[in-house]
Amino acid sequence: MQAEAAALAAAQAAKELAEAEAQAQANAAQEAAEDEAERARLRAVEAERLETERAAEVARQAEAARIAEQERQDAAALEAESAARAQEAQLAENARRAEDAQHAHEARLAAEARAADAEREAAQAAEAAAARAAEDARLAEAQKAESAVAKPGLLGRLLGRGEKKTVVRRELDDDMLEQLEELLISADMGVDTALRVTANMAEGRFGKRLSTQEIKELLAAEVTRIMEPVARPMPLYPTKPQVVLVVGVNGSGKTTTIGKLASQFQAAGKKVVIAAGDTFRAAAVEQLQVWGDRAGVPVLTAAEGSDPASLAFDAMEQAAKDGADLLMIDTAGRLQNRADLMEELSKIVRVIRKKDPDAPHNTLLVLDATTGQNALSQVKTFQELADVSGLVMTKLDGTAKGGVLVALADKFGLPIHAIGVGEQIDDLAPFDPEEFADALIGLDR
Ligand SMILES: Nc1nc2c(ncn2[C@@H]2O[C@H](COP(=O)(O)OP(=O)(O)OP(=O)(O)O)[C@@H](O)[C@H]2O)c(=O)[nH]1
Ligand SMILES: [Mg+2]
Repeated sequence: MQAEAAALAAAQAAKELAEAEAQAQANAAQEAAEDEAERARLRAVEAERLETERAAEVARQAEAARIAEQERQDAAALEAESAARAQEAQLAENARRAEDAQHAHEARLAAEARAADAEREAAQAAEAAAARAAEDARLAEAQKAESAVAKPGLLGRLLGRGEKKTVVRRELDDDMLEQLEELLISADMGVDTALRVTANMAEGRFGKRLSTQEIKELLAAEVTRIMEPVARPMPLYPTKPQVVLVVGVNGSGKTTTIGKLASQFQAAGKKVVIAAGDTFRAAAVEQLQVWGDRAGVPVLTAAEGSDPASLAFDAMEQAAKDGADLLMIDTAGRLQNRADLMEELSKIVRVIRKKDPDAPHNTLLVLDATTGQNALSQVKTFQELADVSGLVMTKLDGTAKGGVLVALADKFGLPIHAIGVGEQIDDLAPFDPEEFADALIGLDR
């Protein structure tokens, strides 16, 4: 029994031990499990912490990036703003410079205009002074001529003038011919023409005794012979309007002659229109208007300084519309230089030819008899500038002897349409060769 009890006790003890061991194992297992759980929890916590930290890091980085971006944007905005300001400043500077340049330009133009005004005024003053001087000279000449009338005259003095009934004769010799040549040259005939006239007159008469009257008649006949072919009135054509361009140096009498011609044509039943092509001076336009009023003829004008060619073109149109027979175009004689004058005239011609390819139908060159031999060079010049078709010689009422007309006829053979014999509207006469020759030579018939 004891053994059994002991065995039992031992079994019990073993069982208890086993149980204790099991318990211990179970405890250990639980502990292990708990440890494991704790570790897992700790890991989870750590992981969570790490995750939080990472997220925080990401957020921090994102924030840093955002700040950096913001800063970049701010900097860019700043830069853009300063660039805009710089550009604005540049634009303002450019505008200021442009304005300065404009002001400088305007100032220059104003200065130029002032200079041109001053120049024009000076030219006008000089012109007025020259006109006064010319008028004084004309009066002095006229007085001289008046007192000369009482004297026997050049030929009379040369040939001697005896008692009324005694006819003095002198031999036609070299000496006499030379003196006659000098007389003709002093009457503006020019050397070549004077020589030709005296030579023709002496032909077949050398050594003969001639009276003053005979010599005068012979000279006058010779001059008439030269002048007859050129004594032609201005031709009239059926073309409507017939365009008459009037050219000549300043003061030669263009405007006055246009007034006189317009009045004559008007009186002859022609419908006349005048174009004031001398647009350079207001006074020139006014002067022509006065002549137009006197002649009862309309005057087409344009503003001072405007293009004469465009006025000529408008005038062509107007004259055609009005059914005018004649359009007379006045031109400026006063241009800076020859090239300007040529350009001006050829432009007028070009423009009117657009309306009528045959225009101008007449180009009248107006010459001042008091300029003497200078008329020859004027004809030459104007023939180069324009297609001169005929001449009008003005101021033959003065002391000018007009001998240059003989030289002109001899050298150029241009028709002489009319002569100016005064400042009034009726002071324009047809050119009569015989009358002219008698007056030139001093022959009373
Ligand atoms: N005695 C006299 N004077 C004349 C004659 N023809 C013109 N005149 C005068 O000469 C001056 C000049 O005449 P204008 O007709 O103005 O001359 P223009 O050629 O038109 O002159 P610009 O327009 O300046 O080129 C004026 O005082 C006229 O009165 C004439 O036949 N005899
Ligand atoms: Mg004039």
